[in-house]
Amino acid sequence: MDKKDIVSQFLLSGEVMSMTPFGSGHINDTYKVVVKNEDGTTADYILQRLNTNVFPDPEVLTDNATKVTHYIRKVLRARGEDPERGTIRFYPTREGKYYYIDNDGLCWRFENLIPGTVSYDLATTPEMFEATGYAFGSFMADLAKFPAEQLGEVIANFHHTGKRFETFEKEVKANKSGRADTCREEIDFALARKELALSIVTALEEKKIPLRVTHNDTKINNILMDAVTDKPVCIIDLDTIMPGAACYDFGDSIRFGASSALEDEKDLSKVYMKLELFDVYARGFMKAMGKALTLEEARSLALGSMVITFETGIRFLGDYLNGDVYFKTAYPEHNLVRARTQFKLVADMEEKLPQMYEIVEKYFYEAQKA
Ligand code: ADP
Ligand code: GN1
Ligand code: MG
Repeated sequence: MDKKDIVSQFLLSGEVMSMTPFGSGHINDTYKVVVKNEDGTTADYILQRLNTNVFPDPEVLTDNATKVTHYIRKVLRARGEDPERGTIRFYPTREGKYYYIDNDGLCWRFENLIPGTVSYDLATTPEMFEATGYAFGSFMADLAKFPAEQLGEVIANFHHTGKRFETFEKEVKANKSGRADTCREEIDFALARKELALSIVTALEEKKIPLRVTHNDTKINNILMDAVTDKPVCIIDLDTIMPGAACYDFGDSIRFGASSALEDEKDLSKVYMKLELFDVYARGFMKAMGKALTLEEARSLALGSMVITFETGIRFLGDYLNGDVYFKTAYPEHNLVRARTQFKLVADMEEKLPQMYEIVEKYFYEAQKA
């Protein structure tokens, strides 16, 4: 179906001037849409095709996202901040739904593009990374009182690393793509770390750390930054908001943003975890969220960073073994290359874990005094 006709399901007036692919997400197809309003002004929007292979239930997904954005809008308003810039506004269709299924069965949603913003795949300065820590910490703090029972489970066991590990074991056995022989070393690295996979879920099950409402996909490119000041403006990609552990969000930011290289760097000698970036992120995050954490939870941010990095590694490697059916790939070994960077980071974090614990404890205690 023509994309202009899809847009017309959401927009009641105006003329579509252009539509261009946008951003660098691994899951959905994102387009920037420029619309000419009846008064001659133009406005920018985002049209997204939801990946229904990953998100089979658009009803639950859009329901979660609209509830959360509605809630955040109220929080921002109460703080005197601009809710139109600080959170996304989703548009309903003529039928009042926040998604549209076209004639070909594809699922679309429509939202405002926050003007004057950019997103980065890596922080350009430590200050920027500290500010993203503060932003994701504030997001968690702002949602601390959100009634979690109102949220549907968009992807079951999304960060249940133990279940991810079991799935990975099955994927290795099934070897659907026949590629297992090309990645024995990586498979062995992963299979040797079952205990790591179970560590955080066990702590949750034993109630050593609490369940919170978490974003669950806190890569730096899921924050929009002000194009002039480079300060965080709005947290996006709200598809995986669900109950989770604080270390899921902290850890995902670390695995992506505290890495010395991009997620798909081929030269592994360039890939390691930058402790100074771990430090600044922890400082920013704790300034916003530290007071609300328990000591055990603060400590889990160190181990949790390793767990989420490991989990992402087995997800990439599992997808490689399955024949690249989940993540978007640009070339045949892309998922294997990604898995390798994650495992290289895990190996590096295994060395640096004592310092990581020291850092999170230091900022945890500072936050209690503030
Ligand atoms: P994916 O699930 O594929 O990662 P995202 O929702 O993160 O999809 O969108 C992909 C990219 O598109 C983002 O990293 C960002 O650069 C851009 N983007 C998405 N939504 C908006 C928005 N409302 N305003 C501005 N840019 C956006
Ligand atoms: C996907 O959607 P995107 O590109 O922000 C994935 C995350 C992974 C990430 C790895 C719904 O995130 O879980 O950590 O790729 N999202 C989903 O880069 O699976
Ligand atoms: Mg994204």
